[in-house]
Amino acid sequence: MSLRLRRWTFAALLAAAVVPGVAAQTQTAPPDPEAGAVSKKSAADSERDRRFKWFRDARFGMFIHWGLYAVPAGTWKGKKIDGIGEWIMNRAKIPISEYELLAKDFNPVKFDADAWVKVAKDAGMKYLVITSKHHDGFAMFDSATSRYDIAEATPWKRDPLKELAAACQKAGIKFAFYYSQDQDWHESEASGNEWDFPSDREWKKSLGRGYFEGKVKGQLRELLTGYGPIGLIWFDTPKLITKEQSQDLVDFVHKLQPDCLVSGRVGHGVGDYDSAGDNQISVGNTDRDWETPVTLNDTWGFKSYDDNWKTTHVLLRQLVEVASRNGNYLLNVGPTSEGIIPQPSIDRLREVGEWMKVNGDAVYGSQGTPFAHDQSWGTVTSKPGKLYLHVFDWPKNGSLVVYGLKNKITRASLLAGNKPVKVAQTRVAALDHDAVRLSVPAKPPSPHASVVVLEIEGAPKVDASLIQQPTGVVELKAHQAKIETTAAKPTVRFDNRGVAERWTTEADSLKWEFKLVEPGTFDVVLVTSEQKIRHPPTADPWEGGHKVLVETNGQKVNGTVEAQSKRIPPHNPYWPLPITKIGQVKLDKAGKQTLTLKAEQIAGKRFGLTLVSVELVPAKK
Ligand code: JFZ
Repeated sequence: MSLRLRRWTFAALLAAAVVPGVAAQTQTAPPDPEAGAVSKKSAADSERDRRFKWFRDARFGMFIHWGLYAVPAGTWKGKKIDGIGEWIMNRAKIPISEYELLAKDFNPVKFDADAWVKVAKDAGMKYLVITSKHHDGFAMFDSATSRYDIAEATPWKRDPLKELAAACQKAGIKFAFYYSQDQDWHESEASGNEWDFPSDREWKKSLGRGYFEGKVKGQLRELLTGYGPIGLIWFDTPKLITKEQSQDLVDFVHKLQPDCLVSGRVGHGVGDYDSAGDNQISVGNTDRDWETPVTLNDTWGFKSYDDNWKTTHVLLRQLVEVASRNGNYLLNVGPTSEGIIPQPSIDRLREVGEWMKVNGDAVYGSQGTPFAHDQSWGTVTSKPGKLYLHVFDWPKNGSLVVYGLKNKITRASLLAGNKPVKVAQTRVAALDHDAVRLSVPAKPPSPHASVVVLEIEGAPKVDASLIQQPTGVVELKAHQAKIETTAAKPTVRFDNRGVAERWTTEADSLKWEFKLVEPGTFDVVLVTSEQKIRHPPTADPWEGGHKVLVETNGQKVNGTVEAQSKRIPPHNPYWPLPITKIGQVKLDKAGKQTLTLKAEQIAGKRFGLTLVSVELVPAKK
């Protein structure tokens, strides 16, 4: 029996009228250094606040990639296939006729919806997003639109999404769907499958009408009418989709379920919220609604031999870093074709949950850090009247220091056990410099992040300038700079991480203002970024050799960007950061300073100079 999709009858498929005027806010702005500025709330803003309440409260969700790709689990005809597991059909160029046969071996007899939802709930996750149809085109639900689905094509014959919807409802977890609207390797009118279908056809300028009006809208209608309230639709990889088609889908979803959120990956900036690149942890402060999807190992769909599990420590750091930028952390599991979530995933999620039980107050419903600078010891989240200091590097000398807070602290305590902490606030008026010193116990309450709560009067008031840190280091992050250019417009822009990319002309430069507390001699260090590590790795992930000029305090330092060493932040492991120390500067007075970074000669113009930050590090005496 062929499982190929039956052809569409158009008339039946054109039923869905477009509802105009549904607010779909564009969320594509780069991280905003002025985030936190008070904004006037319009009626549209309050409506958005209402629709986004659960999402902002949640901060933490479970992603599930589950499909036929769990059967080969990364191996095809005895060969290990590089790359993420759910891409095996594409990576091994498996013909549809062969891939379809996997359905016969998909028999998840150990699937237990309540057990999966319990894993999510015990981890402290508040929503669950599962692949209803991934790029392979196979529907993981009982679809009337297509016979290429789990209920018709597998021996198992059940609809796991129905069971999960019920289990989530019972457990108080928001339920949501991933749906691949653009790539569908089973369909000639979709994008992605060039091995079965030649790609040079005229209609390949957009998604074919039969596919778009038929399979996509037909299945979305089923998903949005048969499974109760759906928190969001996680569209993905816009490629062929036109702006009109993206908007059409947003309107279609909102018409069926007005409160259902639409991910930014619907394409063309018309989604409800921004989705960061995979495994991308932003370094910029931001007040938009956004989410980052992250893998527990290096794959989304199950691969039998991917054992590169992130540690609980790293997962917690990522979760808290994302929350400190006002974002949501969507952490993935890839169950097996038997229906089992891999044990290493379960173990880590349980530990994350144990931390969340004690420290959840500092994450759920929290907003990002009000500070312009990062903290050397960890990161900060906030709520009205409260700041949460997530301390990953517990001070060895018993003193935890925070610069730049202007509120009076009414109480400081450890979140674990609500133990009070002694606090001293000082202010140097001449410098407009405020410091908080907390006397903390020698032993941290948690081996991961220990949370110190500062209760303050009113909304956080912080020094908006980039302040040198208590360690003496001045960190000038790219996205906090002003871009200057002698050209009509700059080529430099900031990516989703807040990193400056496409610095390919000598016309552009970056300029920072910062505040020095402790004068001295400093090493000038450039932190650059490689492109994301891909499997298999792409050639030339980084270009060096650029000649740069740093000017500060009347001094000039020339240097060449080279990878003298590499930094790999454990919680941001997919982008190694090559480091160059280009020289030294003497900064002899405290107070406001400026620093300019100019590109005197860009050596490679494919990526150009990809800059994370400039650091001034106190020189060793
Ligand atoms: C996409 C899918 O292709 C992949 O299989 C998985 O479902 C993942 C969650 O999403 O992959 C992407 C999409 C976007 C980026 C990277 C991988 N991105 O923007 O960097």
